[in-house]
Amino acid sequence: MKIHDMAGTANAARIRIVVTGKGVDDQIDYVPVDLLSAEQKQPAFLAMNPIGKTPLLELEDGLIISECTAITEYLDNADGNPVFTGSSPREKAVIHMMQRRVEQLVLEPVDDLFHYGTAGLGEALAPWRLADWAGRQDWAERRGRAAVQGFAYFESIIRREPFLAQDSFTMPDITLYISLGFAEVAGLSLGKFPALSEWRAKIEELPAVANRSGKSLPAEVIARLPRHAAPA
Ligand SMILES: N[C@@H](CCC(=O)N[C@@H](CS)C(=O)NCC(=O)O)C(=O)O
Repeated sequence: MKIHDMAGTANAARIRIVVTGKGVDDQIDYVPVDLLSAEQKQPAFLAMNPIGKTPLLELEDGLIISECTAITEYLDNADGNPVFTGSSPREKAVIHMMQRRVEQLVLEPVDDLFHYGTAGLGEALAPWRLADWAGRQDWAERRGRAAVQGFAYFESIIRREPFLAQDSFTMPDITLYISLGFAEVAGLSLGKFPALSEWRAKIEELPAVANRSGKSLPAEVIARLPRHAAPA
């Protein structure tokens, strides 16, 4: 199988954690996508994913799967023993529900703050980020405040539960974990959320998280990043 992504980015990490958690690192060939030059917005990439975002999973038969949730579903169920996406209808429903909450309450607002309120991934992506919109900065800041409200919601859960959806580490936990790192990069602090900060440090030590590949951006990508910008 192939995975098209940029190592060190938030959504790449979502899948690399699953790959390591499922013990299939040796079955994957990584194909680097140069997000900084907007390779993901060019016709060859759009033919694989019209949304123009990474990561993508390419199967041996040529099927290309986009969206981290769909890729996670595939990798988790391929061996008939899902650990990240649930087994029973009840487990699957709660995991799906919490997944959407993490995306809408934290990941998407953070993504907006990063791409619209900071230098993001640089000039080449400006045409896709409403560079000429006067309300851009104000909106980005509102999205940042929305993400902080999202932190408060998840702080309240993590104070009483070890994980978001089950008594084990599942897909929404992966998404929340990477979102917290992304939030920091976008300039948000977890200072007022001690349970979340502690939880994040504990998740960091789980083998699937600690041993994943591509924990940071390649050096040549870091060298090309705009000042004050970091991974998406
Ligand atoms: N909903 C998508 C989000 C993917 C996404 O935002 N990927 C980022 C990398 S972290 C990307 O490709 N950004 C490039 C861009 O926005 O042009 C998923 O779950 O796969």
